[in-house]
Amino acid sequence: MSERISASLVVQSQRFALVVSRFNEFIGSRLLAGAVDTLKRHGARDDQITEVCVPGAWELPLAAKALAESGKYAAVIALGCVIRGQTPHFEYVAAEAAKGLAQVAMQTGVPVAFGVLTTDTLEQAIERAGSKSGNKGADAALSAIEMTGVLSAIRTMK
Ligand code: INI
Repeated sequence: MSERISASLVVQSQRFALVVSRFNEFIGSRLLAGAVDTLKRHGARDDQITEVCVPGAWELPLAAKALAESGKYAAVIALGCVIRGQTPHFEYVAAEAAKGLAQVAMQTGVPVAFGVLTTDTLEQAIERAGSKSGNKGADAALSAIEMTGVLSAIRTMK
């Protein structure tokens, strides 16, 4: 008989850290609201949620690493928004944020959900931050909940 592991989406005692970029705060605050709402709808209480603000998406990986290494959190949820139209160094900021966050998860074993929008325009970002294309902060929070359950099931497997 095959074994199948699939996690419940109910938050129990696990704690979550949200790290959010202040650059493009108009978008970031909406991603944060979506993520917190999702955590709470799935059972998290206020005392299980920590929010940390950083200047920009570039700074997300370092703060995520410190949070992951603290041992206090079952998952880190990284939120931010990089808009191509605003800067010629879009590629660097977006790529380093993505690469850095992936490295944090791989180095620490703590899941890091990627809720960083990388868009061509502000309009596209608005669409993904709570309007017609949903809320990517909420999606990232749901992934974080699922991954805490998956990892806990794998780590306690007999
Ligand atoms: N940071 C973002 O989060 N989004 C952006 O679109 C952005 N742009 O356009 O430059 C941005 N830049 C700031 C960067 O993340 C750092 O905070 C800054 O370079 C200081 O290290």
